Amino acid sequence: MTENRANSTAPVTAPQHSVEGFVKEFLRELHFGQGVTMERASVNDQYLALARTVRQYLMARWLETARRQREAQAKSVAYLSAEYLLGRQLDNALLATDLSEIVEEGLASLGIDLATLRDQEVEPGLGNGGLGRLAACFIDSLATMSVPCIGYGIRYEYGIFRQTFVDGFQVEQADSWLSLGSPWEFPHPEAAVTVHFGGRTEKYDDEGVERTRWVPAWDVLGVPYNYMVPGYRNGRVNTLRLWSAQATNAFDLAIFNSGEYVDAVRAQTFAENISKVLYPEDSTPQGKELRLQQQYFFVACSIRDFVDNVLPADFDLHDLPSRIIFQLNDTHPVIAVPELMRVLVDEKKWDWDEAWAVTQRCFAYTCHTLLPEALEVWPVELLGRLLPRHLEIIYRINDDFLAQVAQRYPGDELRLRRMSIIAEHPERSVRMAFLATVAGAKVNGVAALHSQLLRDKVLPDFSEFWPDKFTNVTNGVTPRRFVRLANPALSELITDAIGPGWLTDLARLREMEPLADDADFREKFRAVKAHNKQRLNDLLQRRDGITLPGDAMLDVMVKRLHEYKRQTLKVLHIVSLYERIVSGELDPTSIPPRVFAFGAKAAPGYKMAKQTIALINHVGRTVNQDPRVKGALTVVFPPNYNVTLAETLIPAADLSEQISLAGKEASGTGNMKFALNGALTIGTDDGANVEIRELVGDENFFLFGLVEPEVDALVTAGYRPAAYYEENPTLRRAIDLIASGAFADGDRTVFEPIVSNLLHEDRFLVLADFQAYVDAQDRVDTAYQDTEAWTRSAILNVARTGFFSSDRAMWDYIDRIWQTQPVVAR
Ligand code: 475
Repeated sequence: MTENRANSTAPVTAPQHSVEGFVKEFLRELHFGQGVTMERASVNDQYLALARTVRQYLMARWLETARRQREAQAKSVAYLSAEYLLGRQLDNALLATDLSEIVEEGLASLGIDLATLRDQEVEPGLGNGGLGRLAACFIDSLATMSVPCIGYGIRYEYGIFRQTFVDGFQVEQADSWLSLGSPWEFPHPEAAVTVHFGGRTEKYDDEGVERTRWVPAWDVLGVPYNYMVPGYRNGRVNTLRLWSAQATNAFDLAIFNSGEYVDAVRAQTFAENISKVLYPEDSTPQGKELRLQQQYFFVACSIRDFVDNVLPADFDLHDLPSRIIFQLNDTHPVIAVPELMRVLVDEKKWDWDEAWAVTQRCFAYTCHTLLPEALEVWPVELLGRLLPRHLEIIYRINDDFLAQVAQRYPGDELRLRRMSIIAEHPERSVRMAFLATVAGAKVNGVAALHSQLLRDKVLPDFSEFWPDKFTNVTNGVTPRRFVRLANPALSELITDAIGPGWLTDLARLREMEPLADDADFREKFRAVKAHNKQRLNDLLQRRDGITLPGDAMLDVMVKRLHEYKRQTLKVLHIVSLYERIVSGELDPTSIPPRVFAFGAKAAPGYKMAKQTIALINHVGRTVNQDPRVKGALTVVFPPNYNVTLAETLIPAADLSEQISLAGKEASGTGNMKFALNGALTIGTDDGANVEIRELVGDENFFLFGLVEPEVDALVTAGYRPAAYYEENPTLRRAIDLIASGAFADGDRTVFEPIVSNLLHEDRFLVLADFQAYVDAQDRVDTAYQDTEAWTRSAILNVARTGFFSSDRAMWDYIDRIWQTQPVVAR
């Protein structure tokens, strides 16, 4: 008995870090977890058993991290994000635990190939693009830096859709990432929390104080699913907690008793829709009711969880700012602000001012966009219907805020209207970015230029009112996933050259700089690129039956399909080259052979974006089949670009396309991944491109295009795209070729909308930047022909972009926004 009790408090330990230790646990998981023998095990059985074995090695650290954190009572970051684009988990866990070699050998001894099991994993695609991937990089860095952090989000049953092409047109398929089992999650149904919706509010007398209570109409359960977020070999495992919506068991007794059992059950399961599917719009969110339900659902769960479960039972909430900072990943979680106010004022019965003082210190807001159409607004009618109490709270916040503004600027009615959280036109609605700015202790943009434009163009009145509230934190990416895992060959080369320290201190890549002048090193660097191209070729062959020509420049544009990112500009360049070769103007042997690779998903309802995908595919089909350009130009567009594909594509690239219209791309993070993997950038003066160019040097970057003030001036003066078409014969011939139906079997109607949009609207100034882009591409061709100089530039791109580690970004957040401390193992 006493012995048992002693055992029950003994520390949880990991299995032995050896081939035998691993094999033993793997077979146990196969037998007792999966319930199969080796002979009968499917690849999926083997994968699940492997995943569960690897997670055993993390478990002791996870429990220990939680214990240490409870004891230290340190301030935590609660990252609130509607999206986490995690990518595959297995490899990252193997890296964190340093198990790769042991596992490979152990599996081989059982006749199993690790690579096959790796490919069995379906990546959790719980995000659209940059914003969701950034969240995943940030939590990786915080774990690696031993900073207490809990990521909160939504466990969508269906993540970002799977993209297929039918006749070159995008067709979406549901992403059932959970269907073969999800070995990385730990559900805790017993810890479910209830979230309310709808109904009305009422006033009541609380011992002489008038208070408000919310009388909701329906509710839903939030079930937490925990995921491990392992630090890189530092013994720390943080937590990502994603919420899944489940029906409460409180059946509507009226329906139930009337014998309508099935209707009663159906009404309840309705609530489960909340976490059913990720909205697939990137940058242009739709004002859908279900989307607001998702937003409130996950932040209400998260606040309840933090207050009731993470904090000690006797915690005085007046000290909340010393224990938590809620970082708002864009406006999607901003409804957390009135929710915390509701908890403090209605539930804890605090005074308004007391609650507001605490709330204001608990939030900080990151903005990820500059596009006006991407700034979320919720119609008052909808918000009031779904969250009546929150709407009242928002009104009160706005009244108090506007009173402050009026005091500072007496009589300035226009200013009050401009700054009001409530917009009156075209319909009465809540401007979520304003609410976030008013409530947040800090507001940040995601690259230097973006933060400047955020202050000057998006929130000028606010930055005048609170100059110190605004700051910049340039984005970053995790070198663990995007260099070490994605590019093992380069990682080995770097480690051989400067030792292994760079993986957690990426600025040390600088130590490689002198090696750019070492011919031997350049040779090795090229061998790495060649190897990565071969690896990409193998993958595309297996995955899509695509074969890449050997020994061509690999020119890559991968990102969401959006007009402001200007995939169309890239297409015009390709079409122009094709036209010039076919017409005899350009000798195809005079330019280095190039592969143009695309990867992009379009929001399912975004017509122009889907058309552009079809255009790329149709141009590709024509170009790839034409013997006149064979070998010189190849276009590939593998479907379903995702994190997994990025990890093979990016390390193989020679040229990175970052060609958004200046002033539109908040930062970009793909641009950083390419540079860190030794691709040169052709890019505009936009987002983090600006900082990349500053760091790598003008001579190692192909800059082109209008700068933001020029864009502004041109648009103000009245931009007329047709003028460029009329005056530039190269451009005209390219557009005419598309218009002629040359890429659509002679059908002139298919791409007519694209052509006419370019000629008559061209919101993103594609035609204005066309010639500058073509000229820059000519410089690329020339530069690429000097192999040694190109390699030198590529190496310098790697050596000089260590700044773009998400570890550095996290230090900046800590320093400028969070004021948290790492909790280091004792
Ligand atoms: C920027 N997504 C990149 C990246 O900071 C930047 C919006 C609404 C609804 C759903 N998703 C979104 C975004 O706005 C988004 O991904 N923004 C991107 O954030 C990280 O690097 O320039 O476009």
